[in-house]
Amino acid sequence: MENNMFCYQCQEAAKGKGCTIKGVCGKSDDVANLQDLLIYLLKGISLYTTEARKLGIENKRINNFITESLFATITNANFDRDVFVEKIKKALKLRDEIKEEFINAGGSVEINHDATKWYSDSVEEMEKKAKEVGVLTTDNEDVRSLRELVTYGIKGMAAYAEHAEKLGYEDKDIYKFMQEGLAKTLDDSLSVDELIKLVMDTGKHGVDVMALLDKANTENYGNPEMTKVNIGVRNNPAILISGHDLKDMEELLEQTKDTGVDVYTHSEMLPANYYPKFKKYEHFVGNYGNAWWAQKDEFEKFNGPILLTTNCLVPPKDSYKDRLFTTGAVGFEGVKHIPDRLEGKQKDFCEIIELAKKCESPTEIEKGEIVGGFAHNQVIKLADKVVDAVKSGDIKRFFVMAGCDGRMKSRDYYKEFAKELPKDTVILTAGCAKYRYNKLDLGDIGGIPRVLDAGQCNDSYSLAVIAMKLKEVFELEDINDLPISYNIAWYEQKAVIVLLALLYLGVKDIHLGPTLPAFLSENVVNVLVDKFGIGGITNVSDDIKMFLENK
Ligand code: FSO
Ligand code: SF4
Repeated sequence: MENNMFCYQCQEAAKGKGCTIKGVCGKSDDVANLQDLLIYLLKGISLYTTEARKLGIENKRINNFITESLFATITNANFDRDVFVEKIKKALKLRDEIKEEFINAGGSVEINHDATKWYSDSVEEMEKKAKEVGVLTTDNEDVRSLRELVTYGIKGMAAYAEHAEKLGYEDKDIYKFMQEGLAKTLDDSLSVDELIKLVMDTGKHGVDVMALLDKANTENYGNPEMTKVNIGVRNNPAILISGHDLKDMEELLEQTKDTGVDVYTHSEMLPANYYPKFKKYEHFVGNYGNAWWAQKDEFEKFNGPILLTTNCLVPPKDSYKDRLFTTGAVGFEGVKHIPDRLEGKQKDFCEIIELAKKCESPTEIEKGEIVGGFAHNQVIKLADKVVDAVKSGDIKRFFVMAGCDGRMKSRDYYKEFAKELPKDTVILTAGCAKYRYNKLDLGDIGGIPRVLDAGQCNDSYSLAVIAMKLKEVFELEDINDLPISYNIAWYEQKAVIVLLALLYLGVKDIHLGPTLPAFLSENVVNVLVDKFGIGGITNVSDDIKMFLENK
């Protein structure tokens, strides 16, 4: 039987192989197919921009369009069919634009790929074409695996590049790489070795984009600092903000100031609490709830409006759909979308604020505080203490447990793993993976908390900076000689770019769970095992033993 769709880009791919009828994430088959067509056209545009760059042409509108379109196709970002139809139409227009620019500049290379030529303004034709250009059109399983590994890495890169761009930070070299990489996934002449090299280059640019976003975030909002974050509630009406976009966070805090409306973070927005510039707002109360997948229950209990600035959005329940708002790359049919900011202006969150005033205050679901804010600057300030603790043997080992959380029951593993780790170990984390253990009382070692949260998934960059610093302090040749083990949980494509970035930095023996990506073919897994010692997970006690013995 013919598949309705095929998608295997995230950890929830049906049966560990791929979603073929409807996405486990809730993505419909027609949205999945339209996303495939959009990606195909972005690759076609990239064939042109890559040649055009050689003639000195850099088209900012196209750079931004490719970046935000890739972002919209990330898992749990945009479920709205109309958005993808519009994006496909725009892609066709922009493709004409760059073709013209290229030819006018004297471009003579013949670009003969179907992705640069196919055209239709009929939605029916788009749907038909979409079924012919998906992932499975690459027959060779290993080539397909490497092409998709690169494509997903570039999607993750796009998300981070977009956040940086919103804060006024862009790096042309990152756009150049993203587009060259996309174009190369259409090139049938590339060998497997060349594709593996492209995977490594993706990792290199992953480091660059995370460094760029780190710079954008810290130069705008200060360096995250050790912070106690309230997880209880107050009695005022309030807005809950989720996702990763700090510019949206800034503007929401500014616009809610003195309105009597409080602001709370959810899931990946928690690290906003660690930034000096946000901490100064008295109506910024703290964090409400847990990782993205708990949102159905938590959004219902929150009672007030919720703003989703990026993934992960779960298809909403009717009970709160009318107080849910999306913005940026996120979208869902029937959910109000806050448009992009106009040049020199803020986004307009008025409607959300007015709605909040009419809503009840949040229902308390827990009380207390959690501690975070251990990005590179804060940890390096504590370096003496950390180094002493390692030298004295009080800290025997660090465990990087960054990445994502998800709804699969098997992710209880990470909670158990954190609980069972010896008391002389410290967990370094970033991303929503932390919610499996950040509310456990794991204690501290001489004042250093045993769970050090650097921030969002992109702040995994901070963990790499910390590792480099420790390598320097301990005068080691190789980052792998540090007492650090990597047990990473992944879910979507931002985790793919984080993983490729770590591989590029030379980190070996990373364990990835709860399952290995469906898009890695057996041969590609073997390459990753041989070259980098990548492995999966088994059970908590065997894995802890393995990590401690393999030091
Ligand atoms: Fe999580 Fe979702 Fe940040 Fe991802 S909220 S899963 S890797 O979007 O981006 O960590
Ligand atoms: Fe399935 Fe994940 Fe793709 Fe959604 S994003 S359709 S869950 S593989």
